[in-house]
Amino acid sequence: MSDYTKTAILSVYDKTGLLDLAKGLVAQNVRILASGGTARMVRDAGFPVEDVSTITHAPEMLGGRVKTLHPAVHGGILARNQKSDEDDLTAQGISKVDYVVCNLYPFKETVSKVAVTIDEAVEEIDIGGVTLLRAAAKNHARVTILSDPKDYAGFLQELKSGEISAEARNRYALKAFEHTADYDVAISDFFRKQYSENISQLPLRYGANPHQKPAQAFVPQVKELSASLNLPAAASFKHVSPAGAAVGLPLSDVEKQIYFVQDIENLSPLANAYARARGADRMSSFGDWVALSNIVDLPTAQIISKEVSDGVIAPGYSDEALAILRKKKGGKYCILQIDPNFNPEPLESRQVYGITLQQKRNDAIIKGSSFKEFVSQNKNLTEQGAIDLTVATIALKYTQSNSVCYAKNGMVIGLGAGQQSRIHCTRLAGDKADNWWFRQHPRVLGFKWAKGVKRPEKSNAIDLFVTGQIPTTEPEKSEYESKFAELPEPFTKAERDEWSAKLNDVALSSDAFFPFPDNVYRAVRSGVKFIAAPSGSVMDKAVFGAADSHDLVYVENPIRLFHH
Ligand code: 93A
Repeated sequence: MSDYTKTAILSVYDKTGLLDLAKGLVAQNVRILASGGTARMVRDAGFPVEDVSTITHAPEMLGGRVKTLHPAVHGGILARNQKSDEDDLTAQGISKVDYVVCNLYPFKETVSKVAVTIDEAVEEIDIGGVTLLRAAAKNHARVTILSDPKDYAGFLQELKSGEISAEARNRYALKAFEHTADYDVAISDFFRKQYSENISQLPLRYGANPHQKPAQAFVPQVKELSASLNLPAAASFKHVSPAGAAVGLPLSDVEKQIYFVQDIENLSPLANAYARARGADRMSSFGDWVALSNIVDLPTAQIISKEVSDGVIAPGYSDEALAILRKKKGGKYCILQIDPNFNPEPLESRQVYGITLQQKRNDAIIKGSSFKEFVSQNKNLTEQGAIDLTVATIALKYTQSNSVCYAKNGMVIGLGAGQQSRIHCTRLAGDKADNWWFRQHPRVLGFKWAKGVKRPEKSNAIDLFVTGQIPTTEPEKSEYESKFAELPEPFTKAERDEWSAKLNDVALSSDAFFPFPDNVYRAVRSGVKFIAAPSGSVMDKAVFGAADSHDLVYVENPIRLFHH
């Protein structure tokens, strides 16, 4: 044995390239030790190979569950080039191992088979192989670990010319670590589905589109708004952005009417919050996901039950609320309970086209006291203005960028999301705020509906009316007119101007700085009095000047809130 230059341990499930590798190792006078099936294949091809049991003096046992798990193997792999380690090896009669070649049992392939049993999956959990990979990768300062048959040729090439370089050992070690990490993810994923379905794992019918299967659920954050303002909070989500978000301030009679909740008795603060979140932009909230900060009570469940919605998430449900929600969508309404103490991991990762992006979670805390760096001459931020800036800014934190949000009465009244240009966000959100305001015009409140017109049809007709898009061509015109018992007169320009002028004390937040003063001028047309935005634009002076020209209160938000 003493004329061997080095020692390799081979234990591979995927035997691709194994014989070429063995041939190359033999040519360089490397001693080959191998586990059962691997040894057999190498031996049958006529190359010199010894069973691992030659050094362990223990047979493979438990039907293959223990093959390489032995101090003679792992001592030989893990020993460093240092005296104390070498003394330990000598005392135990163990020799150093220089190269480890290993790939794992096919767990992923096995569990992807239809109707795989837990017993079948368990047998494919590789223990000894993972230990070989990790041990050799850990000691990559001395040991080379090959986990991918594609690396055999390059390895042999280098071996022929002498030593395996540190650069190659590092690269192979990283690959081995990734191999075991990926393997462990597959195992935990399988068992989560087996043992924790509907607890920590929620299967979804599909992802963004029906052809995107499989898919899992995500957990929105509502607690934050509630925690910042100490009021119950609600959000109405569509796709990845809120359509509305609000805290539970009481509703006026007009608001009850425009949010379609005048028939609900004993509106609670949580019910007010959801009525506002849902009522801000009824067209966008159609088919929403509801997120609530508090235990869902009867009036909140009653509002939800009357709206078209896909699901709700909240820290809990009263019995009567649950009874109502259970009946929704023929029993298929998705009702989730979130642990209110749940704290997401500090690091978040996502994959974009196969590339993993990772960042610290945006855990910035936004509250009324965040708004104190005034850049305008007017520094009179009212208490309500601070609440509304908080609501608007927290909404932006979870809204696809670019984003601009208008808020009033503790609720989002216009949210412009995902536009590439900021002025387009400001206009879009401003137009939505205007719609919200025109829905409260006495003419709209006095609409005489035809019999049997449903809520979504009413919302749509109101939207056409207030945005001045009353249909003039058939068949849309007749369809629109059929919704009314009495056709309302469109607004004149003068009526619009007069009503617009009455919208005031609106708060506006922007997720990044305003590059030009045009944003401020547009905001003013929708009643904006309070602005919070980061600074840093070369045009800051002109932007703040525009605010001063309208006597606005403009406060710097020190945190940029891009959300992608
Ligand atoms: O069941 S194991 O976890 N127990 C072990 O001690 C062990 N050592 C290596 N499986 C073990 N292996 C795996 O056996 C390797 O990861 C490799 O995939 C496979 C090679 O087995 P054979 O050489 O018998 O074909």
